[in-house]
Amino acid sequence: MQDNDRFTTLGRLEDLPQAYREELTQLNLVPLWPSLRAVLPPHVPARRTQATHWSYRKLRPLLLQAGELTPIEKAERRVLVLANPGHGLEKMQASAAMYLGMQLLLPGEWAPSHRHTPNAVRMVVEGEGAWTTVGGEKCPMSRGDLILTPTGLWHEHGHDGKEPVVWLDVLDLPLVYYMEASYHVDGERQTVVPGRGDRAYARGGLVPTPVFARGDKAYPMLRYPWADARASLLALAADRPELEAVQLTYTNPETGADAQNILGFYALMLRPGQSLRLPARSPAMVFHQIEGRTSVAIGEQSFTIEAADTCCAPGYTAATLKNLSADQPAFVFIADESPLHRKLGVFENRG
Ligand code: GTQ
Repeated sequence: MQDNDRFTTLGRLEDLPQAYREELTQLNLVPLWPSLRAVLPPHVPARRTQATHWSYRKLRPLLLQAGELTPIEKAERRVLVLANPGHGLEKMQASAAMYLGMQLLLPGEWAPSHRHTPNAVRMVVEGEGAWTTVGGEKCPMSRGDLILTPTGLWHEHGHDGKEPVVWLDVLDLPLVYYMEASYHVDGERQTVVPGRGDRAYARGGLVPTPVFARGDKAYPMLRYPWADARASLLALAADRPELEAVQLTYTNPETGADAQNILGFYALMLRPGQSLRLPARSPAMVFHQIEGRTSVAIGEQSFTIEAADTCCAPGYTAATLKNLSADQPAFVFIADESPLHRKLGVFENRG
């Protein structure tokens, strides 16, 4: 017998005498070997996350119906969660670390101020006139804008417009909950303070330096306007015709690091007709279509994502995105778990 195939079949729980098993249980003890292969499978991790597609056209009427069925006072946050069936819908997870929800705010409504340990971002899907106040900074919400509500910062949502506003929430809630570190605190309506990070940091490479001391805010930029991200992508595509992935990372302009600690956020432009293969990397990913139509092939599965559709891909799986328009660019918002994987030292790119 070779050393390397010696231990392929390990003993089962049923192989052990009943009395012995009961004695272990009494003492809160468990034999490792019957479960060893399940927790440390060979070469590739077990993943509950399934490639899943959520159609905005199909969910929108149900979200608007929630607006009629449940007043904001009874919901606090009126959200339909995009739950991955691989995790069990009741877990409200898109992946191991990511939570996704579609939130509806109707004209005149207010989602009261609170703060919590999980980090959140909002990607605005439709409607004008809503705002989110984060740590006293009032951030207007327009389609495609990314707004951060980082861990511990007060945030509340309001709406002065005339049409329903919908946005996609992306939180690291499943991870923080798993860590037994998830809680919230209710607060009073915030006093809006002057100053807007999206204006102060509006030009890449230029950082405010009052009296030669750099800012001390952990999250200096809270709103990333879509108009700026889109213009940067178009400029990058025109400037660098050889570039395969026309992609931007949402970063903290003071440090250059990812905008938040746990999840990463990116804006991707696919040139007309372009097909882009994303390598198999350890973190799970979420794709949300901002403009255009994209086919997404994830392992054996494939979906077409239209504007405002969302889908997710498990880690360790390559994905191929194809812009279905021959003459218009497609724009995709991406969220992933790579800051988490890199910080923990488990990040892998398997090509
Ligand atoms: O808007 O603060 O989708 O606290 C889940 C939890 C949104 C929010 C969610 C939240 C929020």
